[in-house]
Amino acid sequence: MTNDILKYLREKEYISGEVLAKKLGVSRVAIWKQIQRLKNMGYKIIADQNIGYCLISRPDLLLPQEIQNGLSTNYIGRKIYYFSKLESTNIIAKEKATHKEEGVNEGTIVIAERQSAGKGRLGRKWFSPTGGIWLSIILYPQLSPSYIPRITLMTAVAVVKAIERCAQIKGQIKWPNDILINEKKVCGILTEMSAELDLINWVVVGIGINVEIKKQEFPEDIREKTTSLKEALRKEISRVRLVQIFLKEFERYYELLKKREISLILKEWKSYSHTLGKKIKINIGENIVTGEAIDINEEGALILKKGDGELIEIISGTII
Ligand code: BT5
Repeated sequence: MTNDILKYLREKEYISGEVLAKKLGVSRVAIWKQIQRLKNMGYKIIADQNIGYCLISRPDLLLPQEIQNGLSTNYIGRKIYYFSKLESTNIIAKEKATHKEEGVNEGTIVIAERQSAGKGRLGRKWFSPTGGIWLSIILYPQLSPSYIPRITLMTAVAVVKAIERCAQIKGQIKWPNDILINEKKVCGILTEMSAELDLINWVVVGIGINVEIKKQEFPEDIREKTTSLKEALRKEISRVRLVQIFLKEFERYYELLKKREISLILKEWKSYSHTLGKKIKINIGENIVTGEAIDINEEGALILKKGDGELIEIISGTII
């Protein structure tokens, strides 16, 4: 019911408890209780005895009703599980996808204000205090598991596009899953899946964006390599708006991917690339290879030209 009340509060400057009660078919006391609930969530609502309730301001939280108000996607983010704190949005999203919980359809998201055990790749930790966007998207693509690297690539493109649209700043994509601003990491992507031999069961794409995290807050060992949008821009960014724009971009590129129209995604990826044309060292499992990153192929693999001229394709690794 709080969502309906919010909808009416947004429509009018003032609306009386009586009118709200009539519209929703409940008592005025019930309305009053829901108004208290909204206030506890951080909504500023004033009440005037004669004219009723007025919504003054919204909390700066990633609440589902805030994200969905004005969200223009068809299915991404149409169902949202919100937590003020949890271990990891990827863990919860994977549980929901694995048990095929009711209503957990393609595009369902899990989002949190902070994570106590945020995950990076290969068991690494992801620092996730309040002030970021920590979200996971559940997908059921009818694609072969070989598409997973391409899902990470398209997500990276959706993130840089969203940052550019929302904050007018151009990020760069460091292969395969980092977004950098001013050479520092502002976002990481963790794609996990369950698959049969030739078909994906589900995919969970986890995205972490540092929006308003102060430099001193970052653990010392990563402080110099990380940044947040606020630090880079020196101005506030609405996390809700950024999520809305990101979800829209994500849906657009995901639709292309499902139609196997990879070339546009790759073209965009290349135009934001931080990696191509550089001499790099990549950690692949136990090995470190060095060479020039010359291209990225249709599968999302990085093409590295080694010192002796040999070309190798790298599907997954960490640039050091
Ligand atoms: C990643 O791994 O970059 C994937 C990060 C994915 C995080 C999201 S948040 C929502 C969802 N739920 C989760 O639990 N995870 C996903 P990787 O490429 O392995 O990079 C990890 C490394 O990035 C760490 O070892 C640190 O060096 C650095 N790092 C940790 N926290 C960071 C932060 N907040 N900002 C920038 N760099 C960070």
